[in-house]
Amino acid sequence: MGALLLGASLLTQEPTGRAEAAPVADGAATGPAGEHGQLRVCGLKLCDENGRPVQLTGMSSHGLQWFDHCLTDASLDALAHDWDADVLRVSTYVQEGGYETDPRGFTDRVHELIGEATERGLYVIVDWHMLTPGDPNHNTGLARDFFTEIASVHADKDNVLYEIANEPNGVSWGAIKGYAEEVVPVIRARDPEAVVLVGTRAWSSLGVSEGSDHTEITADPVAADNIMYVYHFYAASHGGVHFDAFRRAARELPLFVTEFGTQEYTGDGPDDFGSAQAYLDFMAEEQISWVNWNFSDDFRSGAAFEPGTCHSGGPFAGTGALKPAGEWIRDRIRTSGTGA
Ligand code: IDC
Repeated sequence: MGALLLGASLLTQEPTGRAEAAPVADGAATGPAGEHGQLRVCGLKLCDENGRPVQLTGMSSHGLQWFDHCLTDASLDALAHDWDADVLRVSTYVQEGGYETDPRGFTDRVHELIGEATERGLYVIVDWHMLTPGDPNHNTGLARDFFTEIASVHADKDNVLYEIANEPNGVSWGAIKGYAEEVVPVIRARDPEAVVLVGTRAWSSLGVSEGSDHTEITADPVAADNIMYVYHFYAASHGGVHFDAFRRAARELPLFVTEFGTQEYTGDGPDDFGSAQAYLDFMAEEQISWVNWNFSDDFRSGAAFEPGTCHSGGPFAGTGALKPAGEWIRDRIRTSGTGA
């Protein structure tokens, strides 16, 4: 399907000059999204359209500016049908050669990937991958433009979740909350039912990596409903103190792990499958949804595929092209989430 056409043909210029777009009605008919429909936050859990708690498990793309060629018909078929994933996270970097260099191009590609995920019955997390600089307010204008268009075009779909700030860092919780209270209404005005995911202080560590914890959030939550707070961990770096803090937070906040790795926080180095499994066991008990970093053939140990896999067109199904972390996570995804 033509994302360029989709992006361009539906855009009309309002007198204000702001680009608005008409919704496209084509929800997922099959797969996890077809079965579970529109999600919403129910207490501390994520529930499906029938009000039953649901755990989604799946993969994050790497940055679209670097590894878009790993997101093909064949690789997405494998993710949906061989890995049995529930969710694809579309990692839309803002800086580092990402969105800010070509807003139209990246937005069109996100439209297209939402379509690809929908065709396969997957949920899709639209990840506004701010990282450097770490203050999400640096990019508020761009975030408004991006989410205005994405939420307008996909409002009628029930499989889209919005992640408004990947990893705030070096910035207070108050600043993150302020940003969220600007951007959540932009989405809600167009797609009122969608779940919105809010990154937390210190690289989405709930504040822990900068000496705080989740109580700064419970004391001053984002003034919006139907949101979840984001936690990220890299198992070889974030056992112990981080894991304990995450478990405490899970008793008080709705959480969604939109990124984790089995390695160090660089996304590289040796795997610590023991630490990662402890997290996964806890998240299974609590039905906390998770997404692994990452579905690419980057050379680092955290990328699922061996270098060169994407350029040679696979194989994406089976285990032949997987690094150890890839083989481990494929197994875990196949045996967890909505299909478990
Ligand atoms: C890393 C990538 C690496 C890239 C770098 C650029 O693996 O190839 O050069 O980003 O910023 C995160 C971030 C995620 C990181 C990942 C691993 O959200 O962008 O990817 N990580 O370092 N948080 C903790 C770890």
